[in-house]
Amino acid sequence: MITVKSKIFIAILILAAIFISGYASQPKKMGAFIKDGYLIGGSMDGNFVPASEIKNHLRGKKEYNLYSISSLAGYCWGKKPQVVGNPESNLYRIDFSKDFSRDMIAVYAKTWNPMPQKPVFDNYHFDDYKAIVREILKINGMPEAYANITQVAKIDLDQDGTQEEIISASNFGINSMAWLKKKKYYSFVLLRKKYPGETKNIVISGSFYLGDGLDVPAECKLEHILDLNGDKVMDIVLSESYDYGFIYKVYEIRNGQAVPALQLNIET
Ligand SMILES: [Ca+2]
Ligand SMILES: [Ca+2]
Repeated sequence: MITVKSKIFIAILILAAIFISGYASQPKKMGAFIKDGYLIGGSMDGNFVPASEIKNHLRGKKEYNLYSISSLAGYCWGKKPQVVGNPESNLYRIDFSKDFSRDMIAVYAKTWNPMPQKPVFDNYHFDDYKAIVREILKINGMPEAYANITQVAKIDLDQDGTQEEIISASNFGINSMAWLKKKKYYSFVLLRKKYPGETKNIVISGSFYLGDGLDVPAECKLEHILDLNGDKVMDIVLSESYDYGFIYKVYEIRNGQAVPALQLNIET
């Protein structure tokens, strides 16, 4: 027969086991990042994890850093994530102690600096940049399109001593009637990485809309360059805007390639 004392002892053992397992599952190094009020995802001990996983570790009130593309812009407090719609939606909103613009990202990272270096914005009127963009347009079926560069950001993503360039180009903002009639749009973000003796141009995200109904035009934008998983390599956050909403994408740089790490689709 189990005595009252034994029952209490067993109950204490069960509680201790629950406490220890909960403590053990807490990562030593944890990150979480939010755009537009939505949890994009997070990182645990250097690995990127989706919103559905990191949300379990954001139980209490947390302090977040706010970043624009070029600097640390302040701090705010964020509440526990709340699911949007049905639990299968994997869409979580976080309410913050203050409002901030869509250009900002809120980052929870207590054990490392997500912005150890800042991008430098270069003059994008250089012929070299235009020649690269023209080449990309030609490969994608738009040899006659005007090479409209919107931004060139320079930063040493992988800290190998050589700066990479992230070139953004788009004709979405150009009100050219001829082009509107042709219904040809392009928008892309390109990573340019130099190696000894060669330079590689990699389109990280791009939309080349030829007006043939086979694709949906999207505006691709470089949003942030931050170390979101604490491995000292800068990660890239891009957005794609469609008629029906947004997609946020996080890429990590591995062996000179931009590798997709996380994606969040938001329908508006
Ligand atoms: Ca580099
Ligand atoms: Ca990183």
